[in-house]
Parts: sequence; structure tokens; C-alpha cells
Amino acid sequence: MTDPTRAVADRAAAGFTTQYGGQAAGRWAAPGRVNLIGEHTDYNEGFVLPFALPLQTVVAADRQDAEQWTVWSELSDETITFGADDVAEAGRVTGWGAYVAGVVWALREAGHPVPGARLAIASDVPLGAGLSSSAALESAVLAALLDLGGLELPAESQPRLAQRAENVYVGAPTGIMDQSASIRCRAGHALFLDCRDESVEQIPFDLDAAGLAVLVIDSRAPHRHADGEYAARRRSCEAGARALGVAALRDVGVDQLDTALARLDDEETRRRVRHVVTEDQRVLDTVALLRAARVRDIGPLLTASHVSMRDDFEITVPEIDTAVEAALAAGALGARMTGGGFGGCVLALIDADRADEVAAAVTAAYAERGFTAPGTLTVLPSPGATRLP
Ligand code: GAF
Repeated sequence: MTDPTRAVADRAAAGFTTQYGGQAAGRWAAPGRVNLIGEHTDYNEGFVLPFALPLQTVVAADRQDAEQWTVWSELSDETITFGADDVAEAGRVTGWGAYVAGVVWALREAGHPVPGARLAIASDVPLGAGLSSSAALESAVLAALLDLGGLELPAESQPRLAQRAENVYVGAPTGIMDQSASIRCRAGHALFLDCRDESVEQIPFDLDAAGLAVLVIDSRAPHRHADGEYAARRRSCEAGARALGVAALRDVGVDQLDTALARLDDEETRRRVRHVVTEDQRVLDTVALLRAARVRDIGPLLTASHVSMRDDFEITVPEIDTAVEAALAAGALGARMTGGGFGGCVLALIDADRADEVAAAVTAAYAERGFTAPGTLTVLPSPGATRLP
């Protein structure tokens, strides 16, 4: 266990003891993620390339006899309890507890006899920063309940179940990327996921060997209508696919893009389609470079992805664009917004010895524009969900 994991795991274990008395039967951890490239491609059945962060959510838990789930979270220092009636139908538990109840609901819906449980949750994944705090919570709870109940669910089937909790129980129309990243990522690798058949390839992403680092910049931008805009982008993509007579935009190759765009009447839909089709290709190109250990060379693809999100998909905000421009001006090899958009984080690929310089340049650009100071953190590709020793 790394030191940061030990600290959050200790908080979960201590929270368990304070709330319920005694020791938890075990502790399960699941990470947040950044997406190296491939944004808004997952629900278009395309390609994504996330990696897990060293920031984790940890659940300390044990079984309880009653068909009841009692959950304490350090974030609100609040305990909630729900029973079988609350997970008989989606949406009955709201707020942060919905992510936990949603996992119980999805497991039961899939026919698994979920044991009653007492859970204590601690997390280092910041909320609302676009680093998948909800997928980390769902994935950690899922790992805990599977083990406590002795339930069999192969790792490749777990993301779909956690996604169902979020889509149906919580009601957020997200794709399969975040839960896949939290559950299936491996240390030192990015996860190349085909979101159509959910096949994965672990792509070595050895930043140290290349003398590079990934700097994650939390834009601290308030999320502006993120949920409504996310759903609107999804609808535009579906409309584009329908108009083109394909099952999903994944089925349009870059070599067919001009012909496809010429068949669309609506300028906005054309821009949305262009982003998704070119973004899928950028993922494939990034994977090809990483397979050849040409890590430095992926920089321009990251920046092109950002330009596409800014101009065609229109999901960036001024703080995010400022962070990308400042990082590039300070020598980053590439930079892009990561995650759903309308706030959240930027990742910049940088020479490892220039992290402080790039972070300072972004902070100075923010100050010049009067934005709230950004957060910065260098990260390495970390392990996916696991039971802690
Ligand atoms: C959010 C969603 F949860 C993902 O499914 C994905 O669509 C992403 O935005 C954009 O790539 O994180």
C-alpha cells in the first residue's frame, strides 16, 4: 500500500470503528481517473484511453444480518440507512447515498443476493473536479459488497453494473468509461477500451522512462449547467448517427468524414459529429504511438483533442482554455481538458523537471484574469479497484 492509500484507508477504518464499534471485515479501494484522450466517445461506442489516479475512495465494511445498509461518509460526516424497500425501485435514495443504494439496487436487479452491510467511506478523490468521484464510490462499494456476499461477478462485467447504478438509480446519462477505468485500470498503464464490445488492452504508459510527467490542473471553475449540457451533447450525437443511418458515430471513419458531414443539414450537428469522429481517430493514433514507446510524440494529439472540444464540441470554459494555453506556452508537450467538460480538470504532458514551472505559469495566468487559483498535482498511472490487505 502506498502512503497516500494507507492514510485514506486508515480514515475509513477509523470511521468504521467510531460509527459502529469493532473492526471492519475488510477495506476496499477504488480510484478516480483522468482520461488521457477520447472524450465523449464512450456513449458513441468508440474508444477511450483513461488511466487511474493515485487518489482513491476507500470503503471499510462488514455484513449485518438485517436486509439493511448503513453508510457513513467522512465527507458530510453523516450516516444514512436504507432498506429493501429503498432499493426495490430506482431513485428512492437521493444525494450521495444514491450512489451506494444504486449499486445495491443494480446487484439485486441482476439477481445477486446482496448481504446487508455497514459501510464507512473515506475519499481523496475531490468532488466535482471531473475526476470520477462517483465512479470511484460506486466501484469501491461494488467491490466491498461482492466480497462480503461471496458473489461472483467477473471484472469485465462490473463496470456495466456500476454504470447502471449511475444511469438508472441516480439518473445521470453517463457512458461506460469512468467505471471501467476505476475497476479495470492497472498501474503503469493506460486502459485502451473499445466501448462497443468493452474489450480492453493495457497500454504501457511509462512516464518515468520517458522523463515525463502528467500535470493535472484543477480548473476550479464552477460547473456551469454540466448535466443538461452533457445530455444535450449526447442527444446531438444520437441525432447525427440517426441522420447518417449508422448504429453509432463509431461507425463513421475519418476517411468517410467529409461525405458524412455533407449529408448533415445542421451546422451544430456537423461540428458535434466531427469532434467524435476525429477524436476516435486521435485515440487510435495515441495508442499506436504508445505501443511504439513514443510517449513524447502524443503531445500534439492531446492539444488537437482540446481544440476539437473547444471549437466543435463546445464543452470548455474560459478557465479551462486559459490553463491549456498557459501550460502550452510554458513548454507543455500537449494539454487538454479531461472529463465531461464545463469545468473540471486539464491534463498537461510535461518534462518531469518542469512541473513547478508549468504549474506556476498556469497560476500566474489565472491571477491575471482574476480566476480562483487552480489546484495542481503530478500523477502516475495507478492501480484499479482492489481489496486492501
Ligand atoms: C463523463 C462521463 F461520465 C463519461 O461517461 C464520459 O462520457 C465523459 O464524461 C466524457 O468523455 O466523465
